[in-house]
Amino acid sequence: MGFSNIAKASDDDEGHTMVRITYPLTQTITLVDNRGFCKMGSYETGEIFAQLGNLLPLDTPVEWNEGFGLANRIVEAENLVKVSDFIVPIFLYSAKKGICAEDEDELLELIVTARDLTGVYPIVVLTDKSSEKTRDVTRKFKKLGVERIFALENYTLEDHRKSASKHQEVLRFLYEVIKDVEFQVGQPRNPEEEMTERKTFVLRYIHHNDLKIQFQRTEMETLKEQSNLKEKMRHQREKYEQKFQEDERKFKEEMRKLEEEFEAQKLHRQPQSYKPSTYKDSKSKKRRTWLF
Ligand SMILES: Nc1nc2c(ncn2[C@@H]2O[C@H](COP(=O)(O)OP(=O)(O)OP(=O)(O)O)[C@@H](O)[C@H]2O)c(=O)[nH]1
Ligand SMILES: [Mg+2]
Repeated sequence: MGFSNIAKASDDDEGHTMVRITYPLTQTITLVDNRGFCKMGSYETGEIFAQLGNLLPLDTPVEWNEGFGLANRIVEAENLVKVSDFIVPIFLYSAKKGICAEDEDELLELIVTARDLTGVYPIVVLTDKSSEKTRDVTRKFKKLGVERIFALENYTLEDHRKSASKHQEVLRFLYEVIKDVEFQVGQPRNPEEEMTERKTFVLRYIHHNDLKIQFQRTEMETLKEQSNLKEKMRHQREKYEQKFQEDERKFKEEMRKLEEEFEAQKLHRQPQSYKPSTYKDSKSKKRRTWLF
């Protein structure tokens, strides 16, 4: 077939795919395009684990919600999922994003849990192969234990000329997936029991995360209360200091007035030995002693 933008790729950075969309490839193989996630918070991880555990129906919205909402959706989905389905986890990653050191632990948890839930080590498909970061990203995924990494330059709206190497890369990757499923089919399995195990794991994970989030919230609230209290105390202290300074100022003012009054009274008492001199006095020979 000629090029057609079936997956509705678009140029902006915003995610448009909000539903797990199914694309039947054959009677038994379905390709599922998922909602992308740019961070691996506990809500995103919980949702992805529930998907990988085949606990959520396809072609329904992908939501990052709190434990209760997700647990509810898992229960509601019980009759909608096919217990015998195999899920092969494909982790699609743009090489040009690179992988920073802080993300490595979260990626490792995602990869290892994906393996535990599906029985298959995730296959990594790197897009934007021509990026200068492709080598480093490949090396980091290998370090995280991923063995099968396919790097390719996607067909895009701007450049969708048919290329043998692109075709081959996609076919090689699909071939690996089929090989995995063939291997799994050859193994003895008990789909119901495995489903229960996966459900227990995911529900425990959700519960554990909820506790963690509740704990973090309580801790945040305590910190906020403590900081409010500190602020209140600081405000009160400032008020007291202001009042203290004001009282001190008033006290000093009062003292100054009293001292002035006292001085004035002292002056007032003097006059018994004091008589203002008169012209006559100045003429008299008698001497006066002035006391202060
Ligand atoms: N050059 C180049 N561009 C690519 C490659 N892969 C995807 N793109 C472009 O990147 C942009 C985003 O691609 P999308 O397919 O919309 O990305 P997405 O992650 O599926 O996004 P949503 O489905 O909207 O969540 C589009 O413009 C694509 O053409 C690639 O390998 N090389
Ligand atoms: Mg898409």
